[in-house]
Amino acid sequence: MEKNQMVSGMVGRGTALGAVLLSLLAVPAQAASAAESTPTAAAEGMPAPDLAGLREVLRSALAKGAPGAMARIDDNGTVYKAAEGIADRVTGRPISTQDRFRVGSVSKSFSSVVLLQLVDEGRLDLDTSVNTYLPGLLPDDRISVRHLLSHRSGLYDYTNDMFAQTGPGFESVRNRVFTLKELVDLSLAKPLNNQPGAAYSYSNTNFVVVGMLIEKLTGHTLSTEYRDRIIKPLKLRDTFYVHPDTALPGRHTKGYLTPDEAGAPLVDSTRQTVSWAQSAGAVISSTRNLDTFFSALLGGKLLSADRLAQMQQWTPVNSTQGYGLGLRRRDLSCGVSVYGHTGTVQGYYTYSFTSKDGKRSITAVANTSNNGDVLGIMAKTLDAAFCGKPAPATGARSAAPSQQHEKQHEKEHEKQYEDIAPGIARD
Ligand code: REY
Repeated sequence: MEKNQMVSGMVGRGTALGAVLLSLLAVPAQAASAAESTPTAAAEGMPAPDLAGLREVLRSALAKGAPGAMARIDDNGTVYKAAEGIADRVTGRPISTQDRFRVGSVSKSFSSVVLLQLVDEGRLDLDTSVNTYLPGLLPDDRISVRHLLSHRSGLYDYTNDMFAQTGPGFESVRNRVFTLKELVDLSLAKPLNNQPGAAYSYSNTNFVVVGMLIEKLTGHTLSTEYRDRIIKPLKLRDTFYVHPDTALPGRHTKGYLTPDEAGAPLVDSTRQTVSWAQSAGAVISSTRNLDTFFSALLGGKLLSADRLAQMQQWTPVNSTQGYGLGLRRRDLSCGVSVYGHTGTVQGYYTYSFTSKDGKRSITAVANTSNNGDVLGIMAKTLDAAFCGKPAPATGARSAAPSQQHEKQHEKEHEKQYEDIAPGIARD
């Protein structure tokens, strides 16, 4: 089957777009705090999202230094939005869930979908050596395509050195244009972290090689493949891959990088090529579009059932997280598991996750980065979205379970630092 036929056929049969249209009807025009009204369409078997809790999380991100923070929940046709703080420190414009932003490594899920569609079309095999498709590129023939997508290749993450010093590192690449091969060469200057397949070791290099595979096998640019396979079929009108342009198209929130030096002012990092990341992290999108993307993915509208199952074969990351193929699993405090990706690019932290059936999704964004407190706090938006309200702490009898809940949250928080590439959440 031709790729476009397959994708549009799958989308056509699904309900994702209908749900988005419905949601537009369901939501009052007022953006922030719109939602308490309609918890009736909640995804089956899940408590309604805790909107007051969600807003509280966003406000704590502001208290820890984010100029703005926002989240949108798409719950089986009902939309909930919350936004706190500002998008622009010069004009003071309030941040809005309609603002576009840089999604960072959520781009890895886009790249994985494109590559897995190529697998579905029989154009490559997950367990074949990468060097079969890109002869001589990697130093070890045992590195397979699956190793790349599950971060088990051992390929060193060149961004560790690039961003060892946050501000100077960023300025040194802000306007640079790299080829994908140049980025791989930066990685290959260092030995492998581990034997191919032996361990999970998050590395941007893996998804740079995925980008090379996409370009080699299709003969098209990444931009073309994202557009034809994901953006157009899902009608993601806020989603772009503009590399190496430095501007975000249309209405967007600015991004503010937190320097390493305590007390130093935030740096407006909005404009950059993101050439250092490309297929590992240069997509631009919106909360609404990312919710649609992950709902469609878990809802089976982008990949065959077989490939989607492969995407969810988990390599353990820690006791509450797994990494599939360009997809993260997080086990929340209430026992619910959610699926999606996190993203860090200078000035933006993103969490975008959906339920097992894709029916409830949240995308949460803070417009700062290099701030471990904000990163950890934003993870709690997932509990607010999927776990419902914590038990009320009234009277001696309920105090104990509530405290336990808090403790669990704290444990989750501590774990965030293991979640992204080594060195990224340094604070
Ligand atoms: C690199 C550094 C972020 C960001 C990165 N992001 O690898 C990929 C991801 C695409 O996993 C920067 N941190 C920050 C530093 C630390 O420079 N010294 O926090 O903006 O999303």
